Amino acid sequence: MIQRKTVCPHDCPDTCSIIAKVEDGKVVSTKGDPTHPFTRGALCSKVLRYGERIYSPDRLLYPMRRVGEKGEGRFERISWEEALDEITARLKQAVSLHRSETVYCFQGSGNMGIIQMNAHFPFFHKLGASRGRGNLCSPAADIGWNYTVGAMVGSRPESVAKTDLLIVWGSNMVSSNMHMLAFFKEAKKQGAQMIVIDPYKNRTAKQADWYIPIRPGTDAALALGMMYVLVAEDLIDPAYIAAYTIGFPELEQSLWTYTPKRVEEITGVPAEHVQRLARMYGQARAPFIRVGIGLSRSRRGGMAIRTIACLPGLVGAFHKPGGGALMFTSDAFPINMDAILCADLLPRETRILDNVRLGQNLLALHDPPITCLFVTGSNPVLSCPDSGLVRKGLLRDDLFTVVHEQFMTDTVSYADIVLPATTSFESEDVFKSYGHTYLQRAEPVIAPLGEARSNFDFYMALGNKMGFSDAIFSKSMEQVALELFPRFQTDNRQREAFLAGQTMELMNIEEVFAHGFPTPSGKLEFYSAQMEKDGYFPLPVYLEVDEEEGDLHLLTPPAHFTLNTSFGGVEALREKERRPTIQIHPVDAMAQGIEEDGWIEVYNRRGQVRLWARLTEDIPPGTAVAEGVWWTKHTPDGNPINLLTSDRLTDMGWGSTLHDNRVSLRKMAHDS
Ligand SMILES: Nc1nc2c(c(=O)[nH]1)N[C@H]1C(S)=C(S)[C@@H](COP(=O)(O)OP(=O)(O)OC[C@H]3O[C@@H](n4cnc5c(=O)[nH]c(N)nc54)[C@H](O)[C@@H]3O)O[C@H]1N2
Ligand SMILES: Nc1nc2c(c(=O)[nH]1)N[C@H]1C(S)=C(S)[C@@H](COP(=O)(O)OP(=O)(O)OC[C@H]3O[C@@H](n4cnc5c(=O)[nH]c(N)nc54)[C@H](O)[C@@H]3O)O[C@H]1N2
Ligand code: SF4
Ligand SMILES: [Mo]
Repeated sequence: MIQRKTVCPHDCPDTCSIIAKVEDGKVVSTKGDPTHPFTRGALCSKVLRYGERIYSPDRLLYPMRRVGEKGEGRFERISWEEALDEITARLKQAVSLHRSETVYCFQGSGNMGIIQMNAHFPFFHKLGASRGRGNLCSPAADIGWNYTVGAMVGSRPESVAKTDLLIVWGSNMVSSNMHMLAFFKEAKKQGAQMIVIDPYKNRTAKQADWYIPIRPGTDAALALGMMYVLVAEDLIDPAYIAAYTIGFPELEQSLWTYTPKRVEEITGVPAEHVQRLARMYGQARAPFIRVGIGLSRSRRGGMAIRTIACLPGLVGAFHKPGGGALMFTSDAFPINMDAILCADLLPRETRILDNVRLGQNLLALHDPPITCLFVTGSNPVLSCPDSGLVRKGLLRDDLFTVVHEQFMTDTVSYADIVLPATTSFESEDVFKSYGHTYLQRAEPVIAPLGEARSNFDFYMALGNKMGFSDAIFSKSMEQVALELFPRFQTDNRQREAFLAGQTMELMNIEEVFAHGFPTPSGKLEFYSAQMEKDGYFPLPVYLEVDEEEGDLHLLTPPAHFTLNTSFGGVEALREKERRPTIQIHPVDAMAQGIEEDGWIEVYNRRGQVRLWARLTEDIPPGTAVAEGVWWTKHTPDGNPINLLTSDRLTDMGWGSTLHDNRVSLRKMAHDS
């Protein structure tokens, strides 16, 4: 038996270092790496028995060609050579008939390794394919945060061990960021309090000292109400404001409308609670706000994040040990992304499409239409909003679809050619994190299963087949890994440590704020001239939006035992989540004659989905929560949750509005 180190590749801020035990070429167990400074030997329940995912019966092992109808999932085995020949022939034909922009690659976050996640870019750049902007996950949060703070960095996550007040704002950390919460436990022992602000009482809220329910989409108003009280009660730090921020006079003038009373009307948070929250924040020694991504997936998401990020500026929290705020740590990694993106291969400024609107892109584009679709690291039939449109688009007869996947997913069933992908345990990569500051390279732990190939190997082989002779198409992954970090080329010791897979920190995140903020003004920006240039209101603001029809506001946040759709092939985890469920308040259930838990229909103008209603007071009246995204073969009616969500975009960054939709409920027509 041997032990090998690797890194969890999933889209999770924790990016755990893993120790895998391998026997006869097979992974027999996985455990946390106790030497990792942030994850400290713990893995979540999803990855603790990762062998079940690697060796799942749903794994794809060979290339295949479709023989049935699209969506049916009937395929015949072919060789890699045949697959590559067919793909290149179809690509050349499509490009000569239309333009190169008829080709489009939909990428997801199935594998967060820097190389595998981006390995398709050189190929599609060289080809001149349509490009994408925005994504399903967090672009509104990225941009909103950057307007205030200047870069995707924040307080060091470990420093939460020294806070006296943690505010978890729109994040279910127990499920999606457990290692940071482990550091907070140390603060808790010293008497620190935890407040959770969330529309429903999620697992994290259940552990809070104070849970504050909020009406979805109204967070900016609550943050502005806190600012109103902080200013009115002189709980701000004028010296800090003068030295480290810009735009306070303008902000102060704009606050008068956010009285606690009005904030109560908007947010549903009682006026006295707005006051109490602001006082706790203003009086804390070092308050720390963990800003979740959840609240950014709405039409007001970017502005909400930008507004919350202003709070630490009023009390000087970013410069108090244990205080501040954190959204992402992504910019704590100085990386030469050109080494893998190869944007210089672009023949011209090619067409840009909104990734979130995959269905519309497939159905409504004409100049040229998309006729060749590639899918890498994603399961868009399930994870994209308005999945009815996505499915309709994928059914187009004149569309040639190539899906490179580890599993027999819903998206695979629409493919013309299916290609088997390695898991991260079978391939090489470099992992940064968006929730901590450590970098780690990993070599394969086991050989690829069946004929699986990594994204890098596939796209380089395809490039060679197309006759692309640019340097990237003959590089090794190790070469690319080193080019990502030019500093290692001159520092032998660091280079060896990196290649050996040691955990490394390349930037001291505290130093980023040592002399100010990485914004255009060098200060935390209450007033952002850049926002004004970009067409936004330059100050934090709460804006009204139109509501769709429907009785309840639907939230679709992550489930505890799965991660997006990536664990649908692991039966043991699926069983823990039991069945596709919608949590509703008993009052809303009663209004539709639903008296007890059971299957119901949830619908809006986009479609209808059968879900198990769980009646619970953890959900406030007027809101409904469906955690997790299920593979359709595990649902009672074959309808995925995202049939109900809209492909409208966020206010900033072309993101998804997955938590900003309305639905109605009805009892099942008859017991079936
Ligand atoms: N209703 C609802 N919808 C959501 C969300 C939600 O909370 N609720 N969350 C949204 C968010 S935040 C996100 S980030 C997206 C995620 O959406 P996606 O990016 O589509 O993520 P997954 O659905 O997990 O699908 C990732 C797929 O990539 C495959 N994969 C993994 N590693 C590799 C690899 O190395 N190579 C290849 N070729 N394939 C690989 C996995 O097997 C998996 O099927 O979903 C969004 N959609
Ligand atoms: N177990 C598990 N872990 C995961 C994932 C998973 O699917 N399962 N997904 C991974 C991915 S891709 C991501 S992006 C991260 C996401 O991790 P988080 O940052 O935690 O964000 P979400 O889980 O999307 O949303 C968390 C909370 O946001 C709340 N929320 C929704 N709308 C609003 C609002 O308007 N205001 C407020 N205050 N709160 C709101 C939801 O109710 C939910 O409780 O987690 C990652 N980790
Ligand atoms: S999913 Fe997150 S918590 Fe679980 S092992 Fe991976 S990085 Fe760690
Ligand atoms: Mo995500």
